[in-house]
Formats: sequence, structure tokens, C-alpha cells
Amino acid sequence: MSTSNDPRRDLIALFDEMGSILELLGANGFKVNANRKVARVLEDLTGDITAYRDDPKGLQAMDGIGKSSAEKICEFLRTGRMEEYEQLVAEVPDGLLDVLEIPGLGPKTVRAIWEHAGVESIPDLERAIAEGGLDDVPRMGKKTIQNIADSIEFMKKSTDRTPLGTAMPLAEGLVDQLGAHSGVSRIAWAGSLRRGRDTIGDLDILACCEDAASLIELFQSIDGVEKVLLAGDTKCSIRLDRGIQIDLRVVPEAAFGAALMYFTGSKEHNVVLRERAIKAGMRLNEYGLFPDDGDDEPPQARGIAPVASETEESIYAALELPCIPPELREERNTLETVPELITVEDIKAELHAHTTASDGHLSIEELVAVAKARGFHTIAVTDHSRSSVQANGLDEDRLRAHIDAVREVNEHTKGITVLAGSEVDILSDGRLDYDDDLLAALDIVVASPHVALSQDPKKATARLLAAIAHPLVHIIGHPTGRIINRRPGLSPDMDALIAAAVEHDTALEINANPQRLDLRDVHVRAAVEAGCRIAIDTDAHAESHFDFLRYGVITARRGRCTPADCVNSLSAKALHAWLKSKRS
Ligand code: DGT
Ligand code: CA
Ligand code: CA
Ligand code: ZN
Repeated sequence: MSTSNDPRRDLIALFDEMGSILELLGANGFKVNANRKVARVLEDLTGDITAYRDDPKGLQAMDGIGKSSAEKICEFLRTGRMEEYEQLVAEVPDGLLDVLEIPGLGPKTVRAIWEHAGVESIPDLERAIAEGGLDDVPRMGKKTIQNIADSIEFMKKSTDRTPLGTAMPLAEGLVDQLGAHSGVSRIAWAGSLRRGRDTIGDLDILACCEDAASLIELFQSIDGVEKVLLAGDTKCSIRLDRGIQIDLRVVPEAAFGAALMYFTGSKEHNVVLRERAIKAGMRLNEYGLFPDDGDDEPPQARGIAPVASETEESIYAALELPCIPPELREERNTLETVPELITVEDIKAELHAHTTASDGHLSIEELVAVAKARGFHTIAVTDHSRSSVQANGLDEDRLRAHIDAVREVNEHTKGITVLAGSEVDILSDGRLDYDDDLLAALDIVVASPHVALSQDPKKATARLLAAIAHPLVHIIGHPTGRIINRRPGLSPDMDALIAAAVEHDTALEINANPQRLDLRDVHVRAAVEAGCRIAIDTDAHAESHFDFLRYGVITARRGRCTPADCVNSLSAKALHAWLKSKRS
């Protein structure tokens, strides 16, 4: 495994992986779950894990961490290694864990193809599929085999870009670490990450530093560097063992704004800006905006003073443009009008969250406390419905009892409204998972697709249209069901869905989980343009998931979403009035 400078993240990955390996080895479910549970507890840990270095008892005091896990955590914090993990890893072929990463392939299946078909890696698996080697594996139908083949194909196409939710924390860590260098006066990330794309190709970091050489040296020595691809006087590129490439450029402080603008891109946006500069008798490059004197030599090389260069604001102003937010610096956006885009601070309600009643890790009370601490005026409890068996979905009786429990908590809670809701499955034919009388008893209904996510576009459109038009449904959760880099999800006729959502006053969700970001940016843009209500929800299953909100908001901003477009930024009164309008 690779270690980062975040031991908590490393430990989460370690325990999750141990769970998977144990499952591959056919260990009993209790052991498997114990490891996964530790990972989840660490996921929710808000304090500093290194404080427990010599304190296994302190770790054991946490629900879900036993004596042996506590000792393993301390061992890792002290030594950077975990013996049991290393032993476990040695027991399975290296490539088998990659096979486990293939979407739709559970550990039981992976174990079966390992045992019965000798598959130890993805290339092995591809060969086995091509040569019919899987045909003799028990409970492997033709359809399953075809699905696996499709998944491998999809994975191959998509694994080279890094999801936003991985890139952003990595960039934050790097900027902190490099920014601590005493010579650094300014540092920021640029590129597609700054524009908030859902995946990024490589990470671009810009810095001003009086001692560029030592910063570049520091950059090459950060944890996890697998290869230095290029090291110059002001530029350095590295590749991390996780496969992510990072470019660092050291730029003069006086040109920071111009460099930030240039390396934020997009390339298309830069072209548009350069053309605009030329029309105004100027030249724009990564060093600044200069008067155009017709000389072919670059102006900065001739000591010409720029019109603007130190800040992006000053350059946009000199081009007579509003300061365009990075999220809108894509080709498809017009430059002259910039709407007042939504921010994380505008979000006042979480309308899609799970509790321990289904597959969440928080009780109703805990969920409410977290939402209240975030300053929300409303929190909706929306556990899974009965068909989501793997997520411990609620049958009718359990849901009725759950509604009572939520109402009870709401009675005793001040300062926040707790809504009784459900994330009800949209079945493959568009029917919902509960009867109308039960749905009508809920304050809020989020309807989401979870199964049959490879059905054809026509069926998918009809299915989602039925849910949008259902008079008791408020929000369509993660409308396509895509998982970034893992499965493409449904591809319905989005324009038809958006038109229906406007007609029936149903909101379409941007699920803020960085693995989903569904609706995606272009769909948000179309929805906002059509006047459709947008929901931005984290789909929280744990406290830390509330932090996903920023990814949802970035995606919303890329779609030109303003606070007025979003149900989560309505006042309590306006939000509750909209919810009730579907209950009369
Ligand atoms: P990525 O990394 O594929 O997700 O996308 P970007 O946008 O981060 O692209 P990258 O890393 O190749 O370059 C960062 C920015 O630098 C890019 O958005 C615009 C600028 N840039 C790079 N190469 C060129 C170029 O050839 N022409 C122009 N106009 N700008 C460029
Ligand atoms: Ca980039
Ligand atoms: Ca780059
Ligand atoms: Zn869901």
C-alpha cells in the first residue's frame, strides 16, 4: 500500500483492504465486518489520530474498535507499518485486488473465478472471458460474463482521470505542505481542479517562492513520489505511486495573477481571452496583459510593463470583463454575464440523509445534531426503501415506526426542523417502492434509481419520467445512478426529464458525493436554463459526508446555479411551503 501524509486516510484504506482480502480468503463474516467497521469509525473520526499513538485504550473506547484493532492502529502510527496487513497481502496474488475493483464484481465471485478459473489479475480475467474459461465457474451465466466484460472495458477507459474528491484533499495537503516553506509567499492550485471538473487529468500547482530551487527539491521529496518526470529551474513534474501526476510551477510574484489565469484555463477560455485582448490592442500571455506594440519578441522579455498581471481581477477588469469564476471558464459559457453563483454558505437544508435504520452510521438524534451544528434549518431523514435489501431498506411497518421516531425527535428538537422522509427506490418500470398512502404520510420523498442501471435509454427515460410526474415525489435523487470511473449509469433523455421536472415542480438532485456528482455539470446547466428546481444533497451516511457539500456546490456552479435555483438555499418557510404543496 502507499502511504500519504494523512495516517487516518491510510488506516481507513488499510482496514478496508484487509476486509476485502479476508473476504477473498473466505474468512468468516464477523472478521470481515470488524475490519470494515474500524474503517468506518476512522472515517468519522474528527480529531487527530496521531494523538492515539501510544494510547490503544483511548482507541478502544470508541465504539467499533476492539483491542486487537486498537493495537494495530498504534503499531501503524508508531512504525508506519502493520504486520498483519502485510501477511494478509502476501496471501493473495497482487492482481486479484485489482479484479475486486471491477464494478459489479463482489468478493464471492472473485474468489470463485480465482479458485475455478485460476484468474489472478485483470489480464487473466480478460483472457478467461475470451477463451470461455469462465463457463465452468459455478453460477456464472452468459449475461454475468458479458457484464464483467463491459465493466472492464468501461474501467479501462476511465481510470486515467482522478476524481475531484481525491484530487481536492490531495491538493489541499500539498498546498499546506509546500506553503509551509519559508520562501513561499503565494501558492494555489490551478487547472481543471480549480475549475471544479468532476475528474482531473493532472494537478497543477503554482507558487511564488524566493528560493525556487529548494521548493522544487521539497516537492520531489513529498510522500508517495514514484517518479520525477521533469525537474527544471522553475518547473517540476512528479508522478505519485497512486498514478496521479502533479505539475509545480514557480512564477514571479508580479505575474501571479496572469499565471494563475493561464494555468487555470480552460485552454478554450484562454483562447477567447487572448482574442479579446488582441481586439483591444493588447497581448495576453502567462506573464501578463501587455500593450501590443507589433514587436514579435515577447513583451516581458523586452522589459515592457504590463497593463495588468498581479491579480486575475485586474486582468479581467482591463479586458472589460467581470471576474469570471473558475467554474465558468469553459468554452460553453458566455463571458459578459456572470450570475451570482451559489456558495456552500447558501445551503441551509440537507434533504437526503440516512440513519442506522437503513445503511447510515448515525442515529436520528446524531444526524440532527450534525445538521444543526452545520447551521441548517431543516434536515430530512430519508432512509432506503424495502427493495434496497443490501442497504437494509425499510419495509412498510418499519417505515411507519421510523416516521413516528423521527416525529418524536422533531418534537424535542429546537432550532431545526426534522422531516420524516424516504429515499424510495424507483423500480425498473418506474413504479415506486411504497404505496401512495404511505408516501403521502411522509413530509418529503426523494425517489432514486438504484437497480437496472444499464437499461436502455428509452426505458430509462420512461422510468424517470414516471417518478418525476408522481404527485408525491419532491426530488429525484442521483438521477442517472452513475459512479465516476466505475459505471456510466442511465442515459435518459435529459431534456425530457428537465421539461417534466419543471412542469411537475419536482427538483432534480445534484448528489454531492464525489463518486457520484449526479446530475453532472452539463445537466445542471440545462436544468437551470429551463428553470428547473435543483437540490444539492450529500446523501450523508456518516458525519464526514456532510463535507461532500462543496463538491455538489462546485458542480452546481459549473451549471450556473444561483441560490434562487436551489431548494436547499430556500428559507425554511419557502422550503416547507414547497414540500407541503405536494401534500394537499
Ligand atoms: P486536465 O489536467 O486534463 O484535467 O485539464 P487542465 O485544464 O488542467 O489542463 P492541463 O493540465 O493540460 O493545463 C492546465 C492549464 O494550462 C489549461 O487549462 C490551460 C493552460 N494550458 C496548457 N497548455 C495550453 C496550451 O497549449 N494553450 C493554452 N491556451 N493554454 C494551455
Ligand atoms: Ca491539469
Ligand atoms: Ca498540467
Ligand atoms: Zn441513493
